[in-house]
Amino acid sequence: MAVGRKIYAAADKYGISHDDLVIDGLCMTISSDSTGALATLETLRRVRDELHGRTILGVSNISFGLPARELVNAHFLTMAMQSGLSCAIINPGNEPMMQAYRASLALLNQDEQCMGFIDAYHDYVPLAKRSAAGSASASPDGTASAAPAASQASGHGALYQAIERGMKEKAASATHDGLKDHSGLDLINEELIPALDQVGQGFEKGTVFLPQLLMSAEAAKAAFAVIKDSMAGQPQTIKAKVILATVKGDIHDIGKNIVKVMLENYGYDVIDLGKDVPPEVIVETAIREQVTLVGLSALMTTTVVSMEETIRQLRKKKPDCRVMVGGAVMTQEYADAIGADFYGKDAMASVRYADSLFA
Ligand code: B12
Repeated sequence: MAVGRKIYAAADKYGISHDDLVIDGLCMTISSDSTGALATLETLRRVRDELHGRTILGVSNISFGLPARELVNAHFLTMAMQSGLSCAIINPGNEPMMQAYRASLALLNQDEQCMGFIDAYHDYVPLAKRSAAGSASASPDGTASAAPAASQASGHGALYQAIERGMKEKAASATHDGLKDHSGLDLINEELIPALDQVGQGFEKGTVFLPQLLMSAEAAKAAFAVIKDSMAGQPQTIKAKVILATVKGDIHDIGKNIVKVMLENYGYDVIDLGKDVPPEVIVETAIREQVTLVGLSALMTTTVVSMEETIRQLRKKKPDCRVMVGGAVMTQEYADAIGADFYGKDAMASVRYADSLFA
């Protein structure tokens, strides 16, 4: 609201009419923030009631990452119009959107005697009366086909299934059980990582959606927290300090956190800079803390460039520092191409490389 007031004040100064301005309060997808729609609707109402202003929205953003997006978009458009939306960026070729739009105009008394609505739908055939033929592909609740295929036949255990299905508590309890006859590392390599890989493949194919990916990640984190506790070893002499970071632009940190625990267990003092870390922060820390081994993690093709930039800056400002890299997107070829000293396929590889330098 403060930004809106500022814009109107500036417009007044230049003699621009408020009617010529539209405020876009943005839609944040409800798949990553469940309060996104409520915040947008409140913004619309307040711009209308407090600023007497006009508003615009790219409506479909609200459903990013969900299946059956047009269902969510259409209902959201209705709610947004009721909350005062003046202009909508929508696809006029999308029938559910246009149905919602026309019905809302009629309901909000913006379609005199419902003439526009009648014009559009006088020959509308109700869904129930449409021929059953051709409807076989549509699942009535739209849920069954979206669930990730639980690979019962794959021989994976309860932990795998819990992560694949995004069940946090189940993942933690399955890990407790699994630790009775497996090592933590075996559970990571044989259950946790394969389950996340399976979910990732589903995401790529469009059979798993962002909220499910998030739930699986949460379940994996819960499992890893149990494994981490079980691994807490006796204090030992510190071999060296190592910096770890997931590079700028990348928020995937499950793998980096596993590498951290492994290195700590093998006697390294890990400075964990977290995720989405700019190259400058890594370089400054390496110089300040006199660290000679940095581990970088990247999970996306788009963030390998940040890794390359970090290595470039380290070479320039901290030339005695070695750099090991890893993460699902990495390969030996990529690592060579961006000038890394070492590529590690898994967390144990980071320990072996560090030991080759310091042990
Ligand atoms: C879980 C997950 C998420 C979680 C992350 C939660 C978290 N806190 O980490 C959430 C849901 C938040 C997420 C978000 C997104 N994700 Co995601 N995600 C995944 C998924 C399913 C698993 C990743 C994972 O944790 N694997 C398990 C860990 C243990 O494996 P790992 O990281 O590779 O680590 C091991 C080794 O590689 C190694 N290692 C790792 N780091 C290092 C470092 C060193 C130094 C060494 C030696 C070794 C090493 O050791 C580890 C243990 O063995 C992958 C799919 C996949 N198979 O990778 C997609 C995936 C990485 N995500 C993807 C995408 C596109 C996204 C989003 C952009 C989605 C979106 N539209 O919003 C956002 C990214 C936002 C951003 N800016 O980063 C794509 C990336 C595509 C690409 N090639 O660029 C993938 C591949 C899915 C896909 N197939 O499409 N994601």
